[in-house]
Amino acid sequence: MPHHSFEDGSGKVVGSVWSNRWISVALPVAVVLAALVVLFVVVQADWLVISAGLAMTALLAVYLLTLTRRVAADVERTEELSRANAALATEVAERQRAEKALAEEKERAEVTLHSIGDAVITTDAAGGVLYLNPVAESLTGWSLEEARGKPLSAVFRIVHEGSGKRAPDPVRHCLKKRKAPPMARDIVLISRPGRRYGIQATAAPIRAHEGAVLGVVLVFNDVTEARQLAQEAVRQASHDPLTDLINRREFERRLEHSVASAKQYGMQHALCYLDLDQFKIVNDTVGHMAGDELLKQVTVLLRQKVRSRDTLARLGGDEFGLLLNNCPLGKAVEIAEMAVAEVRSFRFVWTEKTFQLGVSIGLVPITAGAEGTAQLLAQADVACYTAKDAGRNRVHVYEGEGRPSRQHAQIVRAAELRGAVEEDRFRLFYQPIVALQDDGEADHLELLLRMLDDDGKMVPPDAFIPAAERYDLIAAIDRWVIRTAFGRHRWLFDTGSEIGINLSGNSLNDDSLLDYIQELIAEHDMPARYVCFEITETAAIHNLTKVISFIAALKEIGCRFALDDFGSGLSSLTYLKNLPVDYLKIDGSFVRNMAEDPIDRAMVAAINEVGHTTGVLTVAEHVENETILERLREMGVDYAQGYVLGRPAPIEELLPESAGEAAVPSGEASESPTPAEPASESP
Ligand SMILES: Nc1nc2c(ncn2[C@@H]2O[C@H](COP(=O)(O)OP(=O)(O)OP(=O)(O)O)[C@@H](O)[C@H]2O)c(=O)[nH]1
Ligand SMILES: [Mg+2]
Repeated sequence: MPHHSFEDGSGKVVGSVWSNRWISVALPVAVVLAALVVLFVVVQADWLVISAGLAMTALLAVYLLTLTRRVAADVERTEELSRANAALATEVAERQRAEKALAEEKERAEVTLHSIGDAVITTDAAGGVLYLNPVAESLTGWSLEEARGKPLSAVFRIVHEGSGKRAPDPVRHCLKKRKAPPMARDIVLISRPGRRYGIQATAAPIRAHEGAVLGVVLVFNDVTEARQLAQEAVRQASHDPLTDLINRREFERRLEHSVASAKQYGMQHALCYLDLDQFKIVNDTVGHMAGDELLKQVTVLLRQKVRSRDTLARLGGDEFGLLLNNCPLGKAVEIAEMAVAEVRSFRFVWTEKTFQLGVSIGLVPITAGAEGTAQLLAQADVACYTAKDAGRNRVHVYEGEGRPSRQHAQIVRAAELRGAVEEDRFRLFYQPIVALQDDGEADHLELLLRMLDDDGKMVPPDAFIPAAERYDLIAAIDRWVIRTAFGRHRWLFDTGSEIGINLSGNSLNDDSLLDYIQELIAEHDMPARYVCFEITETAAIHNLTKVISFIAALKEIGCRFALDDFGSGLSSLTYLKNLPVDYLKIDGSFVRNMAEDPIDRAMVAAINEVGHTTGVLTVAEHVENETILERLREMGVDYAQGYVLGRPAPIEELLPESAGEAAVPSGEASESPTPAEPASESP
């Protein structure tokens, strides 16, 4: 039988109804047929009764038919209601399902917002705060309860990092323009208690289906650390970590700007190259840490003295660069000289030791004609070396290409030196050192170096030693002197005189020199007792620890040592206690004028006294006349050296007549020197 069934939303059958069409037709027909059968078979009535019965039956049938139809209509309505009911049940179920899904979705979103690392704030369409997640609470310093309903600008206070000016409110922009605003990179959030966070933020409008803006969602995160790291990286690339000054690279970049402005607008600037004088003494006597501290203190000192528009940089080691912007040469010289005076009057104190400093400054004007940064820096560097050469603690202005300057002469000289090394154009001279007291001490002599120029003319040491030092040829020249003296002039050491040989500071830095000397002494069977190495006071103090062990090692085999130019350095007399030398050579600058100058005389007397107290013999250099000689003798100075006693002369003059050429095998002359120290000698 066909039937309809109804189900609820979950598919359960809730009811079914027979088809009323069958009932409405079959029921009356069945009633009429049943009546006829009753009349014929059961009652056997006559036609009239039959007719009346038929009529009644027909009426009954019609009534039944009507009744049946009504029932059928009712059934149909019930059927319809059931269907509607079922549809309603389905809809309710569906809505419940959707609501549940929505609640779940909301829960998920809230959990997500709660747990993400980004800070989130949402606002309504008027910019009032609706929601803050915990990260936003922590960054802004506002709790959700306190912040809710407040204007965003009260909770989310942002400024530009550099200027500190208030940054535009992203939410207001979003609401006005209905799109996400471009966010600046340098935004800083100031929290309720006043903490500053570098943040990165984005904002986007929240829209309804129909497009109306319902509010704004603002997402931001704390990038303070990342930003600091990035800023630190930028800083490190351009700054010196010790002094916090800009470094060479950044200095060159700024110099480039200055050169450009000089060319473009005809502006005048100046470049200074500063190198501290004898900075190494501090490192060597009180340590590298003290040296670092000194560099920092000098930085502070110089910083105070330069104008705000000038640039001070650390170019490396003890070298500083100073760019004087918009500064004519005269003014630049004035500033540089002031810097020299300032450094000079400064005292560096470290563990009860006090150091006086000096600085040498090379200065180059930057004009429209400047070639470029590299050229300017090289010129300033050369000028700085010229200042050093001229006695340190001074300013030297670069003299330009046109005029031959000392530095150019030095560069030329260095080229000549290399040639002299290759062509064996060095000669050994000697100068006597005469015993002044009648105590049986024998005379000595000092070996001095000379160079022959291309034309065979003699070049005095002052003219090539600075260049040899500057261009690292001096240690090689020193070795040549030792090798030649011990080899070609081995005979000298058998004359009974002690022979003085100068060693430069660079040589003392050379760790292999000791072995070299020891090997030569063994090779030539040298009477070490007659070998006296002369080391300048400054060189000794520059390498104090090394020099002490160097001296000790050579003294062990019999060599002697003299401390040269004593009194000329900045060092204190206490160093003398540490240096196991045999002779103190009193610097010629005190001796030369001691006849007239009572202070010089007092200095010579004091040094002589100190020498004798420490068990060291004294030698006066640069003794030029008899008066001085007499004074020295009276003072008790042990030896004297100078023009009045003998000018430097070729070593061959000392050869005994008979020995002649035989003692100087010419084959050894081809040994090339490898360089030196200003051969200390009397004028
Ligand atoms: N403490 C310290 N010393 C440094 C640093 N950098 C370089 N130096 C040292 O600084 C010295 C600089 O050398 P120079 O300028 O040639 O030596 P100086 O003794 O100043 O001699 P002059 O400049 O010729 O007067 C060297 O001995 C370096 O080892 C540093 O960062 N800290
Ligand atoms: Mg220096």
